[in-house]
Amino acid sequence: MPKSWSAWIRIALAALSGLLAGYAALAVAELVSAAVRPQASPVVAVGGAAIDRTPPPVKDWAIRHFGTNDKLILQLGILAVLAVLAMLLGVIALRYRRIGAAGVLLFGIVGALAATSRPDSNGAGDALPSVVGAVVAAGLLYWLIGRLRTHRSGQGPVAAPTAGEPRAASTGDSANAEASGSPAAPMAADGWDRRGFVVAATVAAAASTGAGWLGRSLNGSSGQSAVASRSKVILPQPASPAAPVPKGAELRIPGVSPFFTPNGDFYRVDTALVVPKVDATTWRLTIHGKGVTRPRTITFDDLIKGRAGELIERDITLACVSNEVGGPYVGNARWIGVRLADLLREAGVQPPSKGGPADQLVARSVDGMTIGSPVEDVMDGRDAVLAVGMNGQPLPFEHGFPVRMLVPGLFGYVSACKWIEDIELTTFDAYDSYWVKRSWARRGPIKTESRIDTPKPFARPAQGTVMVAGVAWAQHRGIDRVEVRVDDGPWQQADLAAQDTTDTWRQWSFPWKATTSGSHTLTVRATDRTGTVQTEKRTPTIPDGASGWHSVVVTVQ
Ligand SMILES: Nc1nc2c(c(=O)[nH]1)N[C@H]1C(S)=C(S)[C@@H](COP(=O)(O)O)O[C@H]1N2
Ligand SMILES: [Mo]
Repeated sequence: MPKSWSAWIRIALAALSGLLAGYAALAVAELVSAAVRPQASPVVAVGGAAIDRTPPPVKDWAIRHFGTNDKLILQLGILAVLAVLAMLLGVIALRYRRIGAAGVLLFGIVGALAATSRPDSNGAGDALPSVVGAVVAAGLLYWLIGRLRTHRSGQGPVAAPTAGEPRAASTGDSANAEASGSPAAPMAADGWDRRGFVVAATVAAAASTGAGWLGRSLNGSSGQSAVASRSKVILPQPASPAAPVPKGAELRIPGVSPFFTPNGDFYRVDTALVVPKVDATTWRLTIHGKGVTRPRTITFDDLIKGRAGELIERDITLACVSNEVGGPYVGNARWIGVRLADLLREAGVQPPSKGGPADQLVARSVDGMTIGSPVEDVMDGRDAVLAVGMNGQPLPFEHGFPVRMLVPGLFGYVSACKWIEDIELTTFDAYDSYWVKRSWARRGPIKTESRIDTPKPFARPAQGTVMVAGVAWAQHRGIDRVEVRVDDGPWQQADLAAQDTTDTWRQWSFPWKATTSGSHTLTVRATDRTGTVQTEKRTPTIPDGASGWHSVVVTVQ
């Protein structure tokens, strides 16, 4: 059935009304969330819920394809879906105005449920942004659609329908009661209030933009007390400084990852859509659970002042279990902190090998992340730390300010809890932490790995000596040997940079005499100090980290 142009225009404007209502909902929610907390805004809450429910293969795919942009892509995806649904609701509202408005409220309920069921939710208050946003949006949609509706005769000026062009049916609800607010308004041929709509839509868009902008800037400056508390931190000189990095640990070959990864370049992997801003002055860490005979609560000052004489400084390389062979999720930093084993011993904790009843330490963050580490590893003498400093700075917010955990030799997902606030001693049998519930392995020891940093894939080096170089890591075991293979040739020993500690990665280099032009495959493998050679066997990152050899294909000119 052919529709007239003006009917199509009304449908388009109804979709636009839906879009405006959706926009208003998010803008108002943003403003209200500034009064609650940024994490309560519906897109963040729904995004967080989506992250928690994403099947591991999809998450893995997202990390592989979008890297650290995965969060941005997720939020853009949510906005795109919302936009389509909002337009649909607008069109529905043209015919069934109450159903359209009710649909908007339904989205508010979804947002409110997501926000209040987040693990870090503060309770009912977190529902406010979604609820207020949805109520405003539902009212707005109802109002805007009112402008678009045709008038019944007798209710304001109505033009007669043109021949062959039946007027859109007015539905039962009171479409017209308020529609003719301005009797002088020029009416469209089929009787809708053009000027009223344009004015209403413009006012709605402007008001929403204002509310959204205000909310954004208020949220942007939220956490000011946390920012202030961080800027006041003065890290004491560690009582046990890190041994100086040996000369020759840094090869200074262009293209090789620097020995220390600057904080700004350090990879970031976490589930937080809004980086938690924790105020160090009100931060507390509780240690409790099985076998904890002296439970305790620790403040930030306890750590950096009370225990200033116990602070250790250590170089530790951190790697993510989601890192593909050759991938970027590994970094090395100089950390300052307190030995976790000491705190545990003071709390009465014994490792299982000494008869302690707890074999799992579950660290919990302010955003509800749970990370489970083997108590035995934490207490076996390695430098497991509650870190407060990273490369000479208080921890950046992205990396866990004020305090995070680190256990050399374990992947981050089973050791490196950021924004930590609780440590519970339990057993692996009794409790599965966040990632374990999502099919990752209970235990996550680091795999022996090596990576070619230079040349880059598909580089076109000139004939002659090509410097092949990169890093290799096997934290807490140490790297013993790195070998490089050209095409199917023999394995050839690479030159290893000096070792800092067994907990850090090691740079390596191999001057390759590239004599034959054409395509060549360079492959690297490492051997750790237990004698284990990095396995050729390719495994995916799930469940306990990728394995295999890293290769780079280059074309010699
Ligand atoms: N609170 C919290 N801590 C966390 C995570 C997280 O999602 N939330 N991710 C873990 C993972 S999987 C890794 S690899 C490391 C990464 O630490 P980084 O972001 O400082 O590099 O943090 C760990 N600690
Ligand atoms: Mo990770």
